[in-house]
Amino acid sequence: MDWRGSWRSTVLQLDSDKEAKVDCSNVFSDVLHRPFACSNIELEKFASKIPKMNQIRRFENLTYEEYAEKWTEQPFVLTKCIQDWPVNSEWTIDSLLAKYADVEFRAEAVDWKFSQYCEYMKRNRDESPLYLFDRKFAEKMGLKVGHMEGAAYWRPDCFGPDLFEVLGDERPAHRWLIIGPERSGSTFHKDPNGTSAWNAVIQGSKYWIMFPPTAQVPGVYVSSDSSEVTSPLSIAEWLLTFHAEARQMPECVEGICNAGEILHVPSGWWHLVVNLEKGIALTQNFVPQSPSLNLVSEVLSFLRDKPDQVSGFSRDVEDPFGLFTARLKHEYPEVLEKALELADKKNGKKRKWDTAVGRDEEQAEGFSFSFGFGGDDDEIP
Ligand SMILES: O=C(O)CCC(=O)C(=O)O
Ligand SMILES: [Fe+2]
Repeated sequence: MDWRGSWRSTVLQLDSDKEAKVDCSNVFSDVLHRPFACSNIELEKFASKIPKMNQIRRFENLTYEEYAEKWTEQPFVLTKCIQDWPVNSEWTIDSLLAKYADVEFRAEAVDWKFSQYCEYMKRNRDESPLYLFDRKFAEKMGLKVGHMEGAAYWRPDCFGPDLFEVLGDERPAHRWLIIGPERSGSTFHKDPNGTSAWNAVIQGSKYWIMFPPTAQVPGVYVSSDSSEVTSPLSIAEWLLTFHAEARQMPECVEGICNAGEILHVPSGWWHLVVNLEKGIALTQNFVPQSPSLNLVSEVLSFLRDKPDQVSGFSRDVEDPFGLFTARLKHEYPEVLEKALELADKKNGKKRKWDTAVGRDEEQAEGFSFSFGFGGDDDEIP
């Protein structure tokens, strides 16, 4: 099936000269205008004039010691971290098209050949463009990932060891190739299972707006059992309605991540991301180790206390919390002991506070984005 410039023409297989051209010069309709305004949004207006106090921190690079001591719970951009990755100089949408035209990648609910997706990127007027988000890309493209000979890219040293590596092949989905046109991106969410992430831009540039875990993000409503997040359906709709208010909040952090740069998303942070131009990114979720072990305890509490919201594990893994604790006990017994102690301490504090303010257990849960359960390919982190 070829992409023909619009969903209607594609489904009906119409040639471009057969597309209905209706004279709308006398039509005045809010219902029709809103999606039109959203799909013609000027992103520059939202991504520019970032207040100085909101600006995300930028460094050339960090050592693991610096990261672990100070930065595991803060967003930042590194400008000189992924320069040695072969993909950083080799990949463009055109170079991928030349090599992988017939490879099918997952774009939300569909698997499309890369050639077809490129046609779609060039010619679509969607308010929320279909986003290529594929977690099997390394296998599909025959890439090596890691510090071995011939690798395409690897995990930057500054983020240190990833404690989910103790899970081996049983770890939840953790790396994605992300490709999309201008205006594509991700609406507000927290990353799965209490993990942190990095997101490296290979081509294009992304505008990020982020809030710490306990912030009330304007226009983003979380259900009392924390399993559902309701927000405007499209990024453009959120930007048009809530961006100005969000920017005024003291907790707001924003910035642009350009090609050749990598951004750190700390565990539990809310983020909305939009591509300012067509582009390619690689992302990976991980569990960092720091002296406080705070984020290890966050992941342990998430797996233990929100089993219905745990996502990305294969269906064969029936007890993610049990598996993670068993593996940690074997390989990092002290980390496990201290992180569990901390998880209990935080839990106890929360209970005391909830009793003091008269909230019941159900409402007292923290909030998080729900990704559903299971090993399906179409989950977006
Ligand atoms: O590049 C993006 O659209 C952001 C992706 C993201 O937030 C994620 O992978 O969790
Ligand atoms: Fe994310």
